[in-house]
Amino acid sequence: MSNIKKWKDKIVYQIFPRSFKDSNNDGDGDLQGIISKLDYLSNLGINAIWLTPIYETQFADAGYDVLDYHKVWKQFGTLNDFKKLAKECKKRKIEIIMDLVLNHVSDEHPWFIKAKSDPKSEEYSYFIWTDKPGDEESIFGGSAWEYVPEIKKYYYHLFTPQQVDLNWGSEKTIKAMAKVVDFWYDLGVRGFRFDAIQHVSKEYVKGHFTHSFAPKMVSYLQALEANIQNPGKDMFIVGEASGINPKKAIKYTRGKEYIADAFYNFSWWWIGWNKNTGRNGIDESWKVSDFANQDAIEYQNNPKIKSHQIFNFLTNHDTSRAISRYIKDKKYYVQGAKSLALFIFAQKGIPSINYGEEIGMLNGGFHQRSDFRDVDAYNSFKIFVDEQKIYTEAHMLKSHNYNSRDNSRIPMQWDKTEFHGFSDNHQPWIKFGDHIGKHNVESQIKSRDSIFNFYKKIIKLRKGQLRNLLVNGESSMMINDDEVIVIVRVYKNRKIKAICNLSNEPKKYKFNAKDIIISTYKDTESNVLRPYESVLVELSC
Ligand code: TEU
Repeated sequence: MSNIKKWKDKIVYQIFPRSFKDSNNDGDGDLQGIISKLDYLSNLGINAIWLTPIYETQFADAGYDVLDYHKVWKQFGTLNDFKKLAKECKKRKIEIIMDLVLNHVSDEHPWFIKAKSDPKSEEYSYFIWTDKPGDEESIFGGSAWEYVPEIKKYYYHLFTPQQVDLNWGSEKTIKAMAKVVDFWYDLGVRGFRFDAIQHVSKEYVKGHFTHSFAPKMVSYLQALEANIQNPGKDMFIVGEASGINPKKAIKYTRGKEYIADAFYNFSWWWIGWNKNTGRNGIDESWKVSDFANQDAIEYQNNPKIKSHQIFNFLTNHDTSRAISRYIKDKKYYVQGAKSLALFIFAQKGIPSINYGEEIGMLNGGFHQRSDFRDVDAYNSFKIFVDEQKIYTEAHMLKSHNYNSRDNSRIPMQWDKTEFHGFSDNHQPWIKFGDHIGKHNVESQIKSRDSIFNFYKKIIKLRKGQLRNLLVNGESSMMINDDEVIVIVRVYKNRKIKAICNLSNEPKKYKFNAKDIIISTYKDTESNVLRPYESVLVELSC
C-alpha cells in the first residue's frame, strides 16, 4: 500500500498532452508546452497532473495504442523533456500520474509483429488467438476478432483492431509490464493510472466469454504488483474501471483482493448517453436527480470508502465537457460551471479536473464527420449511419456535438489571439472550439468572478481553511423532493454543507446567507437558490 497521507490531499489536473500547449508550433501540444504552463497550474493550486499516454504511438486511439512504453512519442518530445518535466514538477510539489495502458498494445508493437510472423515465438503467447471466432464484439463496434491471413488465426481486440489485447495468462507479459512501471518510477513518477484495469482477464465464466472483472483479474494484477521493484512504498495506483461501483471499490482497494489504491468514480459519466448506443447517441431526458444516483450516494455515505479511494470527475478525455452537457441554459454557463465545481469539490474523494474545465471551456463544435478525430466517433458514423442506418448523419452529428470524446480533447484556450495561445500560427491537429469568447485563461485570470477564480478559491479552501472537513471529514449526500442536492461534511466539531442547485429553476431551501463560505453567485439571499445557485455554508454543530 501506498503513501496515502500524501495522496489524499491531491487535486488532480488531467492533461491531454496533444491539446494543451504547442511549444514548437507544429500543431501538436508537447511536454515542453506543459513545462511552460506549470506556473499557471501552480497558481491555480493543483498538486498532481495526470497525463494521458505520452508513449510512442500510432495515435489510433489517442495514445492508448502503445508502440514503445519506454519512449516518448516524438510529437510530444523526448525522454529528456520528460526528465525536465519531472524536475520542474518536483520543484513545484506537483506529482505526475502516468497513464499505463495494460490491456493491449499497438498492432505495430514489435511483440505483435514478431508474434504474427512466427506462431512458435515466445511473443505469440503474449496475445489471445483463435481459429474460430465467436460473436464477441469490440467496444468500438464490430467483431472483436481480426484475421491474420499469414498464420490463418484470429487475434482478440476489445477496442480497435490496432489495439491488440495482451494475454495476461503469460508471466512474460506481466513481467514486461512491471518493468514499464519501474522505468517510469525511476524517472520520478509516483502516480500510475492503470487503464482499463477491469478488462485484463478474458475468460469463459459458466460458458460465457467475460472481459470485465473476470475471476483472474485480481491474481493477474497482483502478480504485476509483486513484480514491481518498488511495490507500494511511495507509489499510488488509481484504477480505471468504468464498471466499478462502491461495493467493488471497497473490495478491490484493500485486503486479499487489493489491486489499486483508488478508483475513478464513474457515477455520472453516463448521464446524457443513449441507453443503446452509449456515448455514440444521446438522451436528453436525464434529470438532475441522476447526479445523486444510488452509487454516488453510496460512495459518500459509506464510511468504509475513504477519501483517498475515489477520484471524482465530471469531465475526462472519455466524456464530453460537463458544462455543455449539463447546463441546459447558456445564460447560466458561469454559475453552472461553478455549481458543478462545488458539487465535485464538496464530496469525499480526490477531485480530478479536466484541462480547460477551470475556465469553463465548452464542447467543440464539429460541423461534419471529417472534423472528428476520435476513432469511436468516426467508427460510429460508419456503423450507425452508413451500415445499420439507425441514425441520420444529422442526428449523429448532433449526438457527437453533445457526447463525443473529441469535445474534451480540443486545444486549450489560453488567450484571444488567432491561435488562442495554443500554437504560434500553426493549425492544430483537431479544430479549435467554436465558443471561445470569454472562455480563455488570460481574461479569466483578470476577472474576479470568473470560473477560474472560483476554482482557485475552492482549491485554496480545500488546501487550507477547510482541509480537515473536505479531506478528512465524514460525508453524506442526499437529494430532496425539489432536486436540491446536499452534501454534508463533518470533522470533529465543525460541519459544512454544500447546497447545490444543478437546475435552471429557482429552488427554495432553508439556509442563512450569513453562513456562506462560497457561492456561485455574487450576492446571495437566505432561503432561496436561483438557477444554478449553489452555496457552501458553515453550520453550528
Ligand atoms: O477507457 C476504458 C474504457 O472506456 C472501458 O474501460 C470501458 O469499459 C468501456 O468504455 C465501456 O463502455 C480507456 C481509456 O480511458 C480510453 O480513452 C481508451 O479508449 C480505452 O481505455 C482503450 O485503451
